[in-house]
Amino acid sequence: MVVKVYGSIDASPQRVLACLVEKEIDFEIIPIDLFKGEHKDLEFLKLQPFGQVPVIQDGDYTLYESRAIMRYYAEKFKSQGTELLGKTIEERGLVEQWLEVEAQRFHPPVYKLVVHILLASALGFPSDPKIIQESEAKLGKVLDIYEERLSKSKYLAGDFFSLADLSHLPFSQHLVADLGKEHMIRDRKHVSAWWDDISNRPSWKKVLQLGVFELPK
Ligand SMILES: N[C@@H](CCC(=O)N[C@@H](CS)C(=O)NCC(=O)O)C(=O)O
Repeated sequence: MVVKVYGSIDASPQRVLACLVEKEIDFEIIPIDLFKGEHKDLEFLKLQPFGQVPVIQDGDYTLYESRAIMRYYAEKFKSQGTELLGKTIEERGLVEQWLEVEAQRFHPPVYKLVVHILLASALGFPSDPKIIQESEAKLGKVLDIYEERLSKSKYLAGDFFSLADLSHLPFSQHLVADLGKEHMIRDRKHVSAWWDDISNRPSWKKVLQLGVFELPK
C-alpha cells in the first residue's frame, strides 16, 4: 500500500516524510499549494477540517497532525526500518517526553521566527522585531536545556535516534538554512554535534532532495 501524503515542501509534512523514509514505507506526495490557498478548499477541508497540511491517506484510513502520523507509523511498523520509539517502556516514556518538549517548548518560538522572518511579507503583514527578539530569547533558553541533556546522552531520549530527534529536523533546518540563526545551534557544542548527526541521516537528505521551501516569486 502506498501512503498518500497531502502536503507541500513545508516543515510539518517534511516531519512525516522523514518518518516514512526511516520506516521504509512507500509514499506518494499529493501537492497542496498553501500560497494558492488549496488547503482551504472544500475538498481538502473534508480531509483536514482545520485546513493544514500534512494529511495522510492509507487506503481508506485518513489521519492528520504530523506528530500523530509519525507515532502511528512508528508503532504500526515497529519492526520495519529504524526503531523510532525505544525498545523498553522506559525508553518509550523518554521519547514521548522529548516529543512533547519539541511540540510545546521548541516549536512555538521557532515557529514565530519562521512567521516573522521568513513569511511575514509573503503573507502580507509587517514582521515584528519585538516578537523576533522575544522568540529568539525563549528558544535560546530551550536550547540551553538541550545542551545540558545532550552533554549526557547522544540523542534526546537516550543513546538511540528516535522520533523525538526526528521531529526537530524541519524547523531546525529553517533555523540553519533560512532564518540566519545557525549560531543558535553552533554556539552550543552538544546541540551542534547532535544537529550534524541527525541532519546527515540519509532519510533527511532524501527529504531535502524532494525539494526545499521557496517563497512564491
Ligand atoms: N499541528 C499541525 C501543524 C501543521 C501546520 O502548521 N502546517 C502548516 C504548514 S507547515 C500549514 O498548513 N499552514 C497553513 C495554515 O495554517 O493555514 C501538524 O503538526 O500537522
